[in-house]
Amino acid sequence: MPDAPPSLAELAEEGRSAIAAAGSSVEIEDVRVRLLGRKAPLTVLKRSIGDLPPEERGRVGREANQTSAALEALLAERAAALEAQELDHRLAADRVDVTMPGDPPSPLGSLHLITQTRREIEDVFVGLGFRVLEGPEIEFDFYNFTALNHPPGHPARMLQDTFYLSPDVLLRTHTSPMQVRAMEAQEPPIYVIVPGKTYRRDSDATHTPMFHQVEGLAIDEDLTLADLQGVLLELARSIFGPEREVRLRPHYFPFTEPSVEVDVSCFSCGGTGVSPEGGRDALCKGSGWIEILGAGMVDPNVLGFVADHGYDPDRVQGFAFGMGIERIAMLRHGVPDLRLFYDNDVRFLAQFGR
Ligand code: 2NL
Repeated sequence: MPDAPPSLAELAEEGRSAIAAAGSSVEIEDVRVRLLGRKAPLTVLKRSIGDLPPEERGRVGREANQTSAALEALLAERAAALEAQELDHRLAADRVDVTMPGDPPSPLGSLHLITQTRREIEDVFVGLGFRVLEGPEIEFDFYNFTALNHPPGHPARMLQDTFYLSPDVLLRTHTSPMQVRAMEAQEPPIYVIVPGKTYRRDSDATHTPMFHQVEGLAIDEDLTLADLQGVLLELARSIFGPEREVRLRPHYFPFTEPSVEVDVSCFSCGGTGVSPEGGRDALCKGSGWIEILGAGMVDPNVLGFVADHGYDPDRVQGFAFGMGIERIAMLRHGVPDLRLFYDNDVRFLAQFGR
């Protein structure tokens, strides 16, 4: 004798546990088809109600409909809960972290050698108590030349050497004009350096129309050439090595008196002029010394232009110096041609990446 068909109560109980056991929205859909689909026992039972004795059809039909309605409600509730849970998981898994680096991470650049060298020079002077100032690249002829004791007719003022924007406005040829402005703004004592771009009408392997300078100015009571020499020795040893010496040679600059050119002992041959192989050292050309900058005691005429601001040439004096950053960087790193700095060839620039 075949098994008796399951009762409605059994079908309802089986349905409830199948719904509770479904673990995903895909599974709950399978359960729905199994419980209420065309081949589901409950559907089959409903279809056979017409075969029942007439007096039972009403009750069985009603109970069967109640059972399917109850299961449908449970299915909908469980499906909604599972879908919400799955959405939560998707949102957590797909979340974009906008603070993550791009993919692929972009290659890092590095500071230009001129920037690195400028910062190293600045660090030396900050360590000695100097302030770092910057100033305008477009200047008045007054600050660039007149107040710096360049008399009318001085060759540096000539059109062939200086970029003029109008008869009295130009691209600064050195950063000293900012030092004049600094003296106008601050009484002595003053200890400042001014790094920045400067412009001259020059173009060859050792000159570009734009180059970088660091100029320095110290005005106080009782400053002497010995103070200048001590400051320059500290610079030379910080930049070129602790063994270095400096040497001052007489020179001429319009804004200093006396003026000097400053040499550092050769860091290739150690100052002997003899290369490790025994011949004439190539860097210092056998002299044992390398010129690195120009300097001097500030000419009283320059202080005269700022005398109203507390710079009485009979009471205060000081020193000034100027160096080309490109020249310092070329010497230190053996760069053969100044123009390499501005060709923007990464094969050159990346060698100094750090
Ligand atoms: C060089 C030489 C020098 C100065 C710059 C200076 C500035 C003031 C007053 C006096 Cl405000 N002097 N600057 C002095 C001597 C030399 O530069 O060869 N530069 C590349």
